[in-house]
Amino acid sequence: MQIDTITTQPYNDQNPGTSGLRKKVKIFQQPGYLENFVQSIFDSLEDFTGKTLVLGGDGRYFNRVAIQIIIKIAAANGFGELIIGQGGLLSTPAASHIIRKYSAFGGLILSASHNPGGPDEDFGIKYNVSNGGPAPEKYTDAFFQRSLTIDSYKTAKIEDVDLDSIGSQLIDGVKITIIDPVTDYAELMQSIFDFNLLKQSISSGYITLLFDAMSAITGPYAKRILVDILGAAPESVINAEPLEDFGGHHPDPNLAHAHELAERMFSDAAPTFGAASDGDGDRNMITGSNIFVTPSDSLAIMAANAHLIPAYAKGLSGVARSMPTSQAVDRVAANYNIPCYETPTGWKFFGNLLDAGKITLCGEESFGTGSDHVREKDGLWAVLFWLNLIAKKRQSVADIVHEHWQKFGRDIYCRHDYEAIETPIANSLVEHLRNQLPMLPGQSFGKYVVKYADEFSYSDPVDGSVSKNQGIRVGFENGSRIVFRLSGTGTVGATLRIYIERFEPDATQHDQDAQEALGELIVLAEQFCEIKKRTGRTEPDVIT
Ligand code: VG1
Ligand code: CO
Repeated sequence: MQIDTITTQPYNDQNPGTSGLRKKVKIFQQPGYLENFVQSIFDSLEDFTGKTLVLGGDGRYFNRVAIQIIIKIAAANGFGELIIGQGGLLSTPAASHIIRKYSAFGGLILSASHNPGGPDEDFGIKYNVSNGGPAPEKYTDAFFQRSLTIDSYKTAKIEDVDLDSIGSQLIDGVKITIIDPVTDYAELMQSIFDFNLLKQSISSGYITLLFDAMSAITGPYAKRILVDILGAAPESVINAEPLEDFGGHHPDPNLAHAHELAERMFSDAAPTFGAASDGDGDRNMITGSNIFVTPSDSLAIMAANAHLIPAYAKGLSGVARSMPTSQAVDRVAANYNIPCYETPTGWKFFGNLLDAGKITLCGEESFGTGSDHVREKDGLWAVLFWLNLIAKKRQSVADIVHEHWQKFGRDIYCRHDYEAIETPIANSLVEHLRNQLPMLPGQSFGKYVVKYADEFSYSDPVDGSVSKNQGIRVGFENGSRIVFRLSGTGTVGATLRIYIERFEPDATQHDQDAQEALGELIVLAEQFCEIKKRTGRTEPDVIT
């Protein structure tokens, strides 16, 4: 193999965020930009000569180009085999599964997830370690440090690889294997859920469903699993063709962006179940006929009913949620007497807990839920989980949710996002919040008395690593909370997320609209952070 060593200049902005390095495509297209980052990753890893790397992405613009570049760098750096999804496609949870199933050394996932795609939009790249999960911070810190001083990268002088023909070939001593991106994942799903029951419920018409793939990666997965295997009508999967620009939309599964699904689910002709997934297939939105399930509630409901699913029939070892996720799942854990861990935002923090067997199920308020079956959140898995629950309990989504609230109380919840704020304004806003923290405990704001006000810091119970500055929390005596944090996945300016929750034990009060029920806390949040005052904005860009 002829290996070229190419001289390069370091870039100073290659610090991975919540989930990998995400930038505008134009930034990734700069000379050496992608190459530098990939070489920085390989320079930070040890002992991978001859080992296997998994490679795939969500199919967005630049995916194929990037894969050809990465194949050559990986070959030059000594990997022995590359396993690549056909067409360069792999959903994030499928990539995680492939890494685990084939005992790969690691994987590179090309995605900017829910961010829009296209020549003027976003691209991203993320390294996953051998457990199939996102690289922990000690790795991502090392990648960034290396990227600041890198002066060359290695690339193999080989032809572009045919990404579309399934099979293995040896190219200058490196084995290149193109696999069907869906088959292994579909098998895994069949080992977790009761597919016979699901088939019956769908063929008998007890379950009618609508799945919006948002012109992103889950289209082929949903068609194979929901339509081909489970027998749902072909028209149950909409926007099923992965497009490089996601049809010009944000592939973000919420009521605002999955509007086609939302319209159908809140109409007289609504099917019993509706769901959507994001750009790379790790998120899920769950709806039923005329009801939307808040992700935090979805996690709690899944935890409370997990024993009804074949793979979790023995119960859960424990659960975890990201800090801003509502405390609904904590109530379930307390009820079942199992541990509940609170981690910083981002799936990489669940990996150790899953590996150590401390938790079986985990989730985030940002439409992410998953279990120990892979080391990523998993959109279609969550969809199948809900379908299995509906079929087993023979209850509607609305009945399942209301019954849950009746038993555990309702944690009324919402998140307000202010996007693309000028970075200096965002930083001074955070500083302003930080300065108030020592004074807040003990103060009363109407019926809300501050119990604690701090900046969340996490000590990993498995490896003892500490992650500081993971969001500002104001907690009240009655259990309500307001959390503020800046996004780590955006590519323009800063995004402020405000998470607001209040516990409502009284079942006669459960049917309130969240924005109304949280009205006083929303006003208080503005009083603390002054986002409207400081930016002149009048309302959030997205409410979920
Ligand atoms: C967001 C979510 C976080 C999620 C992350 C990656 O991060 O809040 O919960 O893990 O996206 O999800 P941030 O830093 O923007 O708040 V995905 O589907 O974009 O990989
Ligand atoms: Co995603």
